[in-house]
Amino acid sequence: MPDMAHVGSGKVRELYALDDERLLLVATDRISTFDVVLPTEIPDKGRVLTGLSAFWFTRTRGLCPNHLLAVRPDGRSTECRRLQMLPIECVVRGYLSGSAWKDYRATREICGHRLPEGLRESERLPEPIFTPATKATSGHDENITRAQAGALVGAARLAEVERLALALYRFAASYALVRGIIVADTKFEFGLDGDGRLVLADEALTPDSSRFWPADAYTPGGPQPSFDKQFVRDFCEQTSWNKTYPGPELSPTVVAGTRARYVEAFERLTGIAFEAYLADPRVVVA
Ligand code: Q0Z
Repeated sequence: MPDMAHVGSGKVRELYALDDERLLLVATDRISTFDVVLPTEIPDKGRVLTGLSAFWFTRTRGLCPNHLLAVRPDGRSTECRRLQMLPIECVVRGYLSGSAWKDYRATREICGHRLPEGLRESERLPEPIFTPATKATSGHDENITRAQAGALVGAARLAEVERLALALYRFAASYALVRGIIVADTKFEFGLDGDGRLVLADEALTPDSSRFWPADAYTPGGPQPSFDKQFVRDFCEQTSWNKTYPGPELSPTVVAGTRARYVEAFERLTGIAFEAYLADPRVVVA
């Protein structure tokens, strides 16, 4: 991206300024596992994630305004409204996994939500819960209570993001479940526009910002396979890699299998052939 102001790098995404009011969000084909970006790319992964995010932004416009302005013809970059981002990660969980399972086992609580006794790993929660986290600039996001989150964004603002995040999760999780995908949890980011209105931003409901599980394999009582990254994780577990930088090169078989899983997630969720998206990415926002 010569000639464009680079304003940020994520593990697998890049952010550029188009002008004072607009950003360009670019999803690369990089993949991370166990928090390490691997040296091998997954062809079209960035396009799958960009297409999915744009699909969800379009489908949830009635629940909450969002930052999406346009999907570029390359299918991997989107033009977005530049917002004042809130300093919290808005996580919603419908199932007990990851740090929530760890916290539950230690205290039976997660972010101030007292949960029933006897829940198993990956079990569906009685109700989805809002579990905010801090945005770590390095290292891992840290779960915080709603009181701590309220101190960061204001109590009224927090109540509004909690209501919106839960509504977005409920909509997407039920939509996905019918199509064979469990959205176990997901992370939203919100910003404020020039008029102080809340706007959904960043990426939304992608496999990188969520845990997607194949519904047909769901068996609570232990960890679940990842819809998208399971081949990569299995491959990495079979090597002697110690899960620190640098990660291993992936075999062509693992690359092809993983690409197919991303494409499958796209097609199941959107009902759109991925080939049609490649031909004209605007199909997801129509
Ligand atoms: C998103 C991030 C990425 C690195 C800032 N609409 C917006 N307005 C203002 N800021 C952002 C957005 Cl999306 C914003 N991030 C996360 C994305 C690379 C960091 F692609 N940071």
